[in-house]
Amino acid sequence: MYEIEKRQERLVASRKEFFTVSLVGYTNAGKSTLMNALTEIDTFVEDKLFATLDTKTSVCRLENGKKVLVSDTVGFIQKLPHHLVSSFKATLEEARHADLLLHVADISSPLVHKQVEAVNAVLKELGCGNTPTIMVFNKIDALKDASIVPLLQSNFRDSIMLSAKTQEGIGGLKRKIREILEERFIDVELTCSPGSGKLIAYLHEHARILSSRFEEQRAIFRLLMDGKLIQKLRTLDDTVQIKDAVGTN
Ligand SMILES: Nc1nc2c(ncn2[C@@H]2O[C@H](COP(=O)(O)OP(=O)(O)O)[C@@H](O)[C@H]2O)c(=O)[nH]1
Ligand SMILES: [Mg+2]
Repeated sequence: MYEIEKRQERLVASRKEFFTVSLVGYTNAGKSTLMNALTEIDTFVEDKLFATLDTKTSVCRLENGKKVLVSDTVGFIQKLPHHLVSSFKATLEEARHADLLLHVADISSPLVHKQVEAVNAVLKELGCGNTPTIMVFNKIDALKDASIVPLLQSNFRDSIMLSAKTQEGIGGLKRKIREILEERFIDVELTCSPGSGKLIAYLHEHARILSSRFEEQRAIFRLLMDGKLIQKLRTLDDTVQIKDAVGTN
């Protein structure tokens, strides 16, 4: 019992501390395939913290070494029977708490426009209408008629076209995720004791360290960090000083 509670706690904590990405989209769009393409099985096995996560959440490592959590969700289908609506919504709970949504659509489907609209309507209804979203057009490898591409590109300006199957375009998606992640990061100067190992380890894991220097008995870091994690730093070391780096160059 104790172990389970502990695990549950760690699970909740890791979700709070990591940038979380949820895959949403029409059924058969390729969400699960994309999830596999984005995440590494090795990280899942190796990393004790993440070994406790359920199978539908896994770790994606971006080029800069930072980790984000990626969750798969069940697919949207058109004309869902009424009695299934509430259980369907429950499975999308994950998406409600996500920092970022990847809306996956099958570009090789003649119904792609309709499917995207249907999913957007459900997202709005779920209260995810304002969550940052990357539109991902999947299955470009299976696209027979490329004439649809310019239209989609102009309708969905920041969309990404890729193939989860051949992995073409996966790098571009990861870069886009990183861009969005860093947009949310705030720029701070942090001063702590050089002996504050826990805090410094946490910074390496969760922040982008722009510079570090040591002066007398202090370590000074310039960081980009998710604003919502700043409070956590004080619990790791109560002598830490944090100030906004804006204007200090
Ligand atoms: N040609 C092609 N097929 C894909 C691609 N991604 C997924 N699929 C196929 O589409 C089907 C549905 O994929 P799946 O990931 O289960 O979709 P989900 O329902 O959104 O999770 C499977 O048969 C996949 O092999 C892709 O990029 N190209
Ligand atoms: Mg799936």
